[in-house]
Amino acid sequence: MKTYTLTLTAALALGGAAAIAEEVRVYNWSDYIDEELLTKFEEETGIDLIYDVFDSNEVLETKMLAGGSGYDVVVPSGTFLQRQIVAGAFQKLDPAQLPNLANMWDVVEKRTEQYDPENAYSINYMWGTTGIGVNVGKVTELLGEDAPIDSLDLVFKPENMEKLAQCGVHFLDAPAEMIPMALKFLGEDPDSQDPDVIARAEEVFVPVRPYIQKFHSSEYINALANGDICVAVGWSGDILQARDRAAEADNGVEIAYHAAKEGAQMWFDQMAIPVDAPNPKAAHVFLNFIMDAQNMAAASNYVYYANGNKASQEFLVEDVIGDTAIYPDQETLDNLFTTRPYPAKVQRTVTRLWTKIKSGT
Ligand code: N2P
Repeated sequence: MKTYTLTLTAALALGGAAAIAEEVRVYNWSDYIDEELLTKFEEETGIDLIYDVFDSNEVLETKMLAGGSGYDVVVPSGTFLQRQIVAGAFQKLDPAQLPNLANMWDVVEKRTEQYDPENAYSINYMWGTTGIGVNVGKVTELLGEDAPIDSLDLVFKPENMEKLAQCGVHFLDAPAEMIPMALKFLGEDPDSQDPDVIARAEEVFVPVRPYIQKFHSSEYINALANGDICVAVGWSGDILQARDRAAEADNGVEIAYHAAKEGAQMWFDQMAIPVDAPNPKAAHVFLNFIMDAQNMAAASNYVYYANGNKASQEFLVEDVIGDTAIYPDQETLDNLFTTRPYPAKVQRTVTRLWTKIKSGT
């Protein structure tokens, strides 16, 4: 994990006056912003920005439930947010400090209300799907032109995975997404909270486990782009970023992303302010900055994820707003599912199961 500490101080922004720098600490997903926006925030507001990154809801949740994270803004996905709100981890937003709330998109707000009623604690940052990224050349070389690159068969059928192991396969280390995906493959309800149904995920992972090189939730971007691996179960925008990095490197690697045709998970990443945030006022300034239409568009244009900001849409490039892998049309949308948070007891089953699956024993 990288840590960016931007050092443009408030004192500098105030023209050299000996001001004590105000600080805001943001903890966001890796590869999820255009870093120029971070500099722009400091220049515009004079607030020092400490920007740290993570790649796992579970890691963030441990910090939120323990308390004392020291962060002013964090970005859990909806299902995790819901559980953390119930646990008292966040403070209500103050709409008076967030005039740019007017830019938000009611279509997304309706969906996120499912996790955060009235959107009282959070704003949507971005949303996307969990799917399959492939190096088209290598995969068709190994599996033929009919390789099922848009199907769960690619990653859950051992006969495919045995061949793909030659060029490298990564899976996300994200049980709350990988288990629903395996259940979908079995034709079960991906949102099942029945421990007996969830346990069936094991029969999907065990036969393919020997062919999975790594469970990791951020390395696959560069690994795909460089040609070090040929398949990643990963997040939509991350795989589209890999596609771009390969194109920029002009290395002959062609990357494609598909939300599995059997159905794919759709998730919403929400910005929220921890109950014990050191600087909630600066947190609101940061949220309002992010909700500026042009800033939000710059972020989406850079990371290839859709956002929950209606006003940003006129500033999105065609590559983003016109790509149904990012802004789904109705047909694509109909094929996406969402999940609910696991109750504590079920979560423990999931955690145990996932550890077992990963260890391959
Ligand atoms: C960004 C990943 C964010 C999507 N790299 C996971 N919710």
